[in-house]
Amino acid sequence: MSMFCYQCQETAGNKGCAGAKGACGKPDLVSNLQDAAIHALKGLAWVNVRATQAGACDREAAMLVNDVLFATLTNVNFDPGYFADKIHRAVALRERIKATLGNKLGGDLPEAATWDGQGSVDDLAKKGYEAGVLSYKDEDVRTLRYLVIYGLKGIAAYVHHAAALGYVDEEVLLLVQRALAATLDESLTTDQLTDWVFQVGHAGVKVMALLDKANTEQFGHPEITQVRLAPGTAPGILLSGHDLADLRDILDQTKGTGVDVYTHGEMLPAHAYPFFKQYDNFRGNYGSSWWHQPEDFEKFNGAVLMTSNCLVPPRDSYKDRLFTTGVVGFPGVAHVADRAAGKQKDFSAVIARAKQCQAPVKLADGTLTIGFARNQVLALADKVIAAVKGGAIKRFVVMAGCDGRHKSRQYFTDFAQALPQDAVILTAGCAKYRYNGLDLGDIGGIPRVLDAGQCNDSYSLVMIALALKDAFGLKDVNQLPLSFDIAWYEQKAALILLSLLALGVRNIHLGPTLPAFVSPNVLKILVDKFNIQPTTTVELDLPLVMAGK
Ligand code: SF4
Ligand code: SF3
Repeated sequence: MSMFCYQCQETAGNKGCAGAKGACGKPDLVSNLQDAAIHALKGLAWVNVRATQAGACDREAAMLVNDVLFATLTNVNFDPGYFADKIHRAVALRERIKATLGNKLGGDLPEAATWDGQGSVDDLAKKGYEAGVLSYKDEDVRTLRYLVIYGLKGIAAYVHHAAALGYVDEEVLLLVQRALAATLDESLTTDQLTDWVFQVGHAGVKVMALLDKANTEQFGHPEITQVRLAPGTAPGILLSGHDLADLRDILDQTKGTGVDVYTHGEMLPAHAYPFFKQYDNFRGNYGSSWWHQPEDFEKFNGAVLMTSNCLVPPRDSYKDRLFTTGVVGFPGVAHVADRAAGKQKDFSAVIARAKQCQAPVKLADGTLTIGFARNQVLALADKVIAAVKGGAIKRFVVMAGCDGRHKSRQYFTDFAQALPQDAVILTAGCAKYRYNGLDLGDIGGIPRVLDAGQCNDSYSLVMIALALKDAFGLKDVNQLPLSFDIAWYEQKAALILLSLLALGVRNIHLGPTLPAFVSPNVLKILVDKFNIQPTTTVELDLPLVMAGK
């Protein structure tokens, strides 16, 4: 069997992963089943949009579309059984809705809404390959449809985390289904598809705002916090991914057990929320960004829980102390089931496993300073504005997004180091691990690296920019001394990029490569309209970024 996937920055040759396995370790079977699942979700979304128009939205279907989309995001779920099961569920729900709607369903059903989803796992995979990326012959149409689909995967991730805390925006949930269903519409013009791309970008801002509201209402506003890097002597649980509801439950259940809880990768920002400070066993951060996990998890010695991306196919040396939860999955890795309504997830198996383990090996000493989300930065607004007006701060450079394993990402570390002393880095997402360990100093007490949090906390950076725009009496964020030098890897970063474009942000430098899924014609539109540019070299980009070009 072959496969084709080009959704992330590490796609083979910056063209596409084909053959038996992707660069992320995703086998052809899983890749094709993911494509088959998306095909089934399109059909389900199409039918549920009609049901919604008839006043009979199926809520379970809406959540299934959302969560399975999230499962197809890079490094989330590698389990063929998961996708085969969800294809069957999607088809069953679709038929349930059809039966409820009766003749209100109307005619002209697309094939995705009639496919029976039957046959062996190999049959399903074959269907996925046929319905996948290469089924679109026109390169520009393919680009626009996949910009919509990849943006939706990013939205789905944030919808999922907000929903875990009890926050759902029905309009966003519907938009996900409408936009996915729209990718089935062969009659859409390039302009109409482009409009969908921007609608997805706008919904990205909305869903990041919702997740921000969920996190801050539940756990308080992030505040400046020093996070310990040296481990303690007790056995531990290492939590990775983005889900703060899972962290809340696990901290609650480990109280008084003698097990410490640590963060890895994108979970680091959790230490800045006041709510989590009540837990004495919430010990610190361990290791670095996602792609370091084989070494980090091996040395951690304890139990490890993946709450979302990025999961690297595990080594045998720690596979038996690794757990997944939520939409994350890997064959042969224990999975913690979802929480029942109104209850916590049951993490007793993770805690029991941790108790059998040794304490972590020390990887680092000292602390990291985090917690510069919107509320904290705006509390320092007077100081920041005075520093800009007095000339001590010449420019803010947003260096947010993802980290990755390619050597070319050294560019971002070098860029951060080469920035002049009067430039401040605003960061969010796991890209920060490229420069949060560097000693870049401060400007009059304002650190030169302000870490707002997870990738979704890019929303905080947008809020900070809008507040500064108002404080300086400007009409447009593009007039601020603010530049963007962004690192992307997976589809949440693609969504954040679409959100920035939807907000009219220009002159974004994007690297380490431009997405393989953007065709030359669509790229030209992005360049003409937004002056989006690929990162080149530090020497060439630095003057442009400092000049806001
Ligand atoms: Fe390749 Fe990325 Fe797709 Fe994995 S997610 S198969 S690395 S393009
Ligand atoms: Fe990182 Fe995977 Fe994207 Fe949330 S953990 S930013 S890459």
